Amino acid sequence: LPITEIKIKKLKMRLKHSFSTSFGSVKDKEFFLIEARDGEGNCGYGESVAFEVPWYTEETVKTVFHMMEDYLIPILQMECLTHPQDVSNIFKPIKRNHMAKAAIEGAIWDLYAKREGVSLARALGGERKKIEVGIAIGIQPTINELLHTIDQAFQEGYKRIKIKIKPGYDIKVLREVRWHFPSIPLMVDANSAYTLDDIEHLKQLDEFDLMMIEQPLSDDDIMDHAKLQSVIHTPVCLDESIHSLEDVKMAYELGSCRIINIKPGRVGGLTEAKRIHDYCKEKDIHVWCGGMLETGVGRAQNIALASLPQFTLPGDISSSSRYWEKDIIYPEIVARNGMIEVPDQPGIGYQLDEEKVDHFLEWEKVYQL
Ligand code: OSB
Ligand code: MG
Repeated sequence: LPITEIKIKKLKMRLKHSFSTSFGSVKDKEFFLIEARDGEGNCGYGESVAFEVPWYTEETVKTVFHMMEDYLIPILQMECLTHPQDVSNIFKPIKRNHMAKAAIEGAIWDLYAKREGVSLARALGGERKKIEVGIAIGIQPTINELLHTIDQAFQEGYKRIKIKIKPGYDIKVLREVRWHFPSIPLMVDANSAYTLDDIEHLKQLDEFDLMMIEQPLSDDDIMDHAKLQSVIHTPVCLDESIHSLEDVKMAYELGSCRIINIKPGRVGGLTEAKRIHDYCKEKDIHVWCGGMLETGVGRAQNIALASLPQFTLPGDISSSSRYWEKDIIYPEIVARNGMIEVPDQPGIGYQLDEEKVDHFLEWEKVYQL
């Protein structure tokens, strides 16, 4: 795989609405767009998903740049690649820093698929032509705003609604939501806001017929999640706790969850995401694709991943217009009736809108390989 150049573009884009979780709010998305070129006119795109503050995982926008420039790109300059699956192996000597690795690996996967003339979905082993998608709704200032947002999302056809919860914004809120929407497919995400001391409290979630509760406990507590899952009926889904296939195996052996949220950025890239997918398929663990408030590039990668067969639950992959006034790709991503078509053009299957990229560009840096 003859990669001749890596370009890092630093972009900053304002979200339509700030997005609030139990750990904090995001209003401006700072991220890197990664371009990988082959000198024959092909260009692959990747997107980094780390936030400015290390509250979701330990990585930040700055650590991602540090890792890419000082360690990961120098490795690419030294090693030869034959397939994008090699990338995670050559990056192994560098510990963790999964979002930095995934950003570069994503660009290389896209470049590879374009060179092969196949869609990224196909290159990864995807089979679906359309995927089912849901929407994630952040913590809202008032119940009325939450109800209104849910109603809108449901009207738009999203296949399931996920609402963020935290202590003090959970049971009462869910009672209201279920009162107004008794039968919508509903789930909650706590982003690690609870501990095992809350076990009696969390048992009350069982009355709301939730598809799952995502990451109720600490990101590094697979053990406590097993204790919780053994006493609640609502399926537990792990997000922040899962960094690799090894974590999934441990969670499965311990009974820590029944569902896995896969995000390429959190697990170090599409190759690891696919390994997790394959294991979950073998063990019949249901998976879905999470989101990190990505722009179209990151979302396009998620769409390709979610076309794999074990992605049996709707992912957090909404329309471009959900978060962005203008996305940096065209056509923009559109969910119709809660479905997104998986592109069959080479690579991610969307074009970069260079004018928009330039509009949001803060700086760029080029590395020859
Ligand atoms: O926990 O899944 C999460 C956004 C930022 C950080 C963490 C999470 C989220 C979301 C948003 O839930 C999902 C999306 O991108 O639409
Ligand atoms: Mg989550």
